[in-house]
Amino acid sequence: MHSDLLITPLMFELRRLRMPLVRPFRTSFGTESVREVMVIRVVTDQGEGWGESSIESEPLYLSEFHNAADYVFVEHLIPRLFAAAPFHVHDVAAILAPVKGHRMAKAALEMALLDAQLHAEGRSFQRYLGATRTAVAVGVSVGITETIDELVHVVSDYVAEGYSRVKLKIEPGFDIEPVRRVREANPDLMLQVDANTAYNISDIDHLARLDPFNLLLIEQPFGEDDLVGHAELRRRVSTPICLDEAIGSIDHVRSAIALNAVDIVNIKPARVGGYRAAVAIHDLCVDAGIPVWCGGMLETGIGRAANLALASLPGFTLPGDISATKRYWHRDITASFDLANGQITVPTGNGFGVAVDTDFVDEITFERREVTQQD
Ligand code: OSB
Ligand code: MG
Repeated sequence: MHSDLLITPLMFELRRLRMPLVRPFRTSFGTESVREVMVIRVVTDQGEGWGESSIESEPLYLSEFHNAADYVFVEHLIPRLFAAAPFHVHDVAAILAPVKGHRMAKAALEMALLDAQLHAEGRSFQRYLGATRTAVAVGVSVGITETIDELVHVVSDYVAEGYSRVKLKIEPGFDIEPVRRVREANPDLMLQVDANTAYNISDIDHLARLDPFNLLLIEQPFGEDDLVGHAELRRRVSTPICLDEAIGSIDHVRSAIALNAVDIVNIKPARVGGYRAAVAIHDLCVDAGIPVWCGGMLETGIGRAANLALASLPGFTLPGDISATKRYWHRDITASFDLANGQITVPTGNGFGVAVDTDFVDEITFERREVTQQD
């Protein structure tokens, strides 16, 4: 997966886009109807690349948010890349490591540079990863609804579209009954739930009431720092425990395994600081016998393309949150991805394999900033 290509970035263009979601997405931490997305175009001596940051506009999922990221990109991360040039893209994480945290921002920069590298080399991200599956099974993440009837309806529409795995967002007051009703209507569906940290250790008996519904997993019920709490929950419920927010690095995975706090890992490249870190976590989990799946952050076609290639690695044995384009956007900034037999085809073009519709990107950009070397 290494490359000998040395690369010198000349300019980073940071854009913030406003994209209306097809339907509002409600989680335990908020409701989103119009998503603000940050994309990065890098111009290098080897050509251009595009990356997507999964950072949200408010610090409600994790601590990173757009206005802070903007500052970190300009004042801390991008200057380090200029100072280190020329470099190998596989060293980007090491170059940025002195800056603590800000993993999603680092991931976006690595992504744009990797796309540039792969275009220069004439190879696809999937080939770079050494992955071979031509299509991957995918699921859909369903937000909290006003009523349970509405939820049952929404789920049955997705099942009719061909999704074979559904994830329900839950929170206190919207958990046992919604799951019971969706399970009754779909006895054989692969079903899982995601709490986005909405519970704590005093809720263990309550969460045990999910055990009869044969869920694939419960994702991140407790706080992002509470590995010990998840270990206690894991001893007292039969539903497998999956971690999302708690996993920011491979060290967190090692700690979670050592504490018996995890059965399954949700891998989001952005959350762990990039695709190379994501692959390292995948490899560790394969060795440890921990199934992984690729999480999603309501990506545009750029992030979706990259996630499809990642999810085609052999350890991704559970369907990811990588749904068809029309589940998210009326119009995307790349060509759309469609569902066929519950699967999406992995892109094989150079780089991430998607062409960005720059005219449309211009139309929906509400903030744009260029960063060049200042000397
Ligand atoms: O917790 O997995 C999550 C979206 C934004 C932030 C956090 C999460 C999500 C999702 C969406 O569940 C999954 C998708 O992109 O389809
Ligand atoms: Mg999650």
